[in-house]
Amino acid sequence: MPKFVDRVVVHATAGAGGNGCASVHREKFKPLGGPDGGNGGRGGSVVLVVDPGVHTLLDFHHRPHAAARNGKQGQGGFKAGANADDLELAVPDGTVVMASDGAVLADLVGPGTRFVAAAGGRGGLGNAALASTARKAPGFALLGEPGETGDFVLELRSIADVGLVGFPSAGKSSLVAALSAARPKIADYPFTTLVPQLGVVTAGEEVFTVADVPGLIPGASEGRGLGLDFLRHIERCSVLVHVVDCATFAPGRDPVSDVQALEDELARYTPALGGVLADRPRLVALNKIDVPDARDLAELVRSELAERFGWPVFEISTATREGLRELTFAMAAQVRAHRAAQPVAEPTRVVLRPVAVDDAGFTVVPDPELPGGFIVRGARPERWIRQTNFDNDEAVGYLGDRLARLGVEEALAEAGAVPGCPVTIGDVTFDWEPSTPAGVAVMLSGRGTDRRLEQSSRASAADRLAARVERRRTRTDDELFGADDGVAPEGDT
Ligand SMILES: Nc1nc2c(ncn2[C@@H]2O[C@H](COP(=O)(O)OP(=O)(O)OP(=O)(O)O)[C@@H](O)[C@H]2O)c(=O)[nH]1
Ligand SMILES: [Mg+2]
Repeated sequence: MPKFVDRVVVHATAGAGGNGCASVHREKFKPLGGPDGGNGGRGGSVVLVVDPGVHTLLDFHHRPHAAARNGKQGQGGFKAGANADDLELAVPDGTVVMASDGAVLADLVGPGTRFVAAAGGRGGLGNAALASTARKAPGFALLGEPGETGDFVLELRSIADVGLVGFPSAGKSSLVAALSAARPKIADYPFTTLVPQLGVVTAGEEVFTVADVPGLIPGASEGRGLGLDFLRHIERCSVLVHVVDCATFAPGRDPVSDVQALEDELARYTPALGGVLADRPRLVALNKIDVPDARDLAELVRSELAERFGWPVFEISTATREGLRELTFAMAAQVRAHRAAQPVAEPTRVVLRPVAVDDAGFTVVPDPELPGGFIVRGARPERWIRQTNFDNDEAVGYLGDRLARLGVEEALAEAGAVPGCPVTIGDVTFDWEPSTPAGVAVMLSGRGTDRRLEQSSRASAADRLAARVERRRTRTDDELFGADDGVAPEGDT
């Protein structure tokens, strides 16, 4: 029998994007052919996909590391690098994805439901895509971004409509065997059932699943017996059925105190998916009434049980099948009522992890570790840092222009940054040299910035930018023509 694994930790690493290529088109008699470096391809993502053919998380137990491939680098001649395929990992229906701290990220229900665990990095732009009227022949390309990495806890919470709870040897597995085609192991020793089993039951029009879970004993919440962990498999159940052994004459056991003891344990279990088990409707099945003493006992306690808990009580024998029909139809009625109350589930859902709401913005805060320094935080500035090849001056200049356009320089000046102070973005710290007059203007005029001043300084920033690009282009062309194969200069790949 394959091992049943219902909780694993997965380390997901998405592929990095391929680097863009810096290259110049070369053709006989056409020495200045223009930039033709292609973009890098996208890195593969690690995606969890619900596969109805998979029933345990066993594969992850053996192979907890999942890494998708990197995107290919761009090439000369406008050749874009190939995107890498996503790495799809098949998970059972009902898998719950959690962060390492236990926060639920996604509940994967329904075949085909997908969850992007780690997104692949974007490919870097090649110099062809970076060319503009102001920058006709960029001598640099952008780097591909690293893929996301993350550790996730996967837990299987079986999808069953009815959950059976009861002491060991109460006859839970026998009940599933009597109602469905499932053949769980049945024996007269406690804890025969070690892993949850599902059976499919048909009652008239209704088809539903019943989960047979391991037996529960008092103290399970403190780890006695098999503990409470497997209760995650009845978390989703719409109905719980107490299976009570009326033929046991063990000291201290009787149907009323058995049900109460198990209710005390259920109350100590906190479902990760929210809610409490106490809010599920319940039925009570008094089992083994084929044994004469058991039948007498069942008759004796049925009204007390009904009075004390208020749940419908059934007397059954899984051995002779007595009372099974009534119990099955009562289960079906509860399942039908629950289903009618549910919103219609969409067949295939894509679950996205929550992302930062404001992708466009950024913040500037004083650096707690570097006195006089500042930290710029924001999805875009941090991405731009990752895309920059710091060995290439032109690439660094391009980064500066992007940051200035976003308003990072103004914001730094407003926050009190002075030239030469350390500024950290992502994993890079540099000395701040305000490059746009706008940044300087804000510093000179203090907080109350004059709009006209700002506008005129924008215009002059554009002039300066053009001049700088001009200067760089001459140098770059030399550099590029020095390269013999038209592929990116050293350090740019
Ligand atoms: N006489 C009689 N014996 C029964 C009946 N139902 C189950 N049994 C017996 O009770 C014993 C335990 O049955 P299981 O179905 O394995 O009990 P369980 O609740 O699944 O037990 P665990 O998996 O250990 O928690 C077996 O020896 C069964 O044959 C019944 O209706 N009448
Ligand atoms: Mg069992």
